[in-house]
Amino acid sequence: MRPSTHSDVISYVRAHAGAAHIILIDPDDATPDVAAQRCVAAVSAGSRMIFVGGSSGTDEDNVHATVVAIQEALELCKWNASQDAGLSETDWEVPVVLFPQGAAALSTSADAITFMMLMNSLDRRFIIGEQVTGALPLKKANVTPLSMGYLVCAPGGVVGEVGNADLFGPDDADKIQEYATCAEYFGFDLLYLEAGSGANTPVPPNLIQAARESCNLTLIVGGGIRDGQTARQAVQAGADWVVTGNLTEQFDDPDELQRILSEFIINMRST
Ligand code: 1GP
Repeated sequence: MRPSTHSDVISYVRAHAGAAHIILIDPDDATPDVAAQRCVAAVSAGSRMIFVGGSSGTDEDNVHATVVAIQEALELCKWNASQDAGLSETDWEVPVVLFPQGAAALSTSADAITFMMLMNSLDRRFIIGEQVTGALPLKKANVTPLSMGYLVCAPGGVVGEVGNADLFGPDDADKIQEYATCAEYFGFDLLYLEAGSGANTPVPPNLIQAARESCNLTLIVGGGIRDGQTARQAVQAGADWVVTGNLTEQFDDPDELQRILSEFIINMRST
């Protein structure tokens, strides 16, 4: 079974932390079928978590259809693996986790949700507003919340603009330390350092290191990471999980995507 209770998902996230890969699927950029194909390729390559969401263009309909299509594809692959002694069923038990733009883009079928506070937003809506709107429906739907501090760094991209973020620059290691400590004291499960989807520069290693040294939260890093070497630098600086979204969207052929992500993950994990 895919992990879906809070303790199971957190145990899973911690057990796999350390040079682990997350594929981010934006329902605004792919049909549910294409999204499912991409996730099968990614999990075959070694991805261990699937995020579904985007900063714009997502709603309940396209998010829910995408989550369900991915879960069905994973279940089919798991069943196929069960018929072959050489394959592992558990490799397909990968959680499908919402990474939402707001309370209007949720799915009741998701295994979990990154229930985030955009801590450096100047807009109350992204610190507590959307969360208050979404909490009760999520609870009724039994979608597991993974509480997450979300820190957006320059250049920030669409999420920086939409989220009205007071972006952290490369010289803001001190501020990152303050925010990371604050995130730990809030009791969050996760801390995500974000440069923005498609960023021309990823989160600098010194900021990752500052976060790593000042809190004991599981650390996720993403935005503008397009190759395994850059991912390795993030891991060496302290990232537990690395997210890629745009990279995945460049390859229409699932076999090619699997090959590219396999190389990416091997490179990310090399010492
Ligand atoms: C965006 O960090 C993620 O929220 C992924 O960014 O699309 O640049 O990989 P990319």
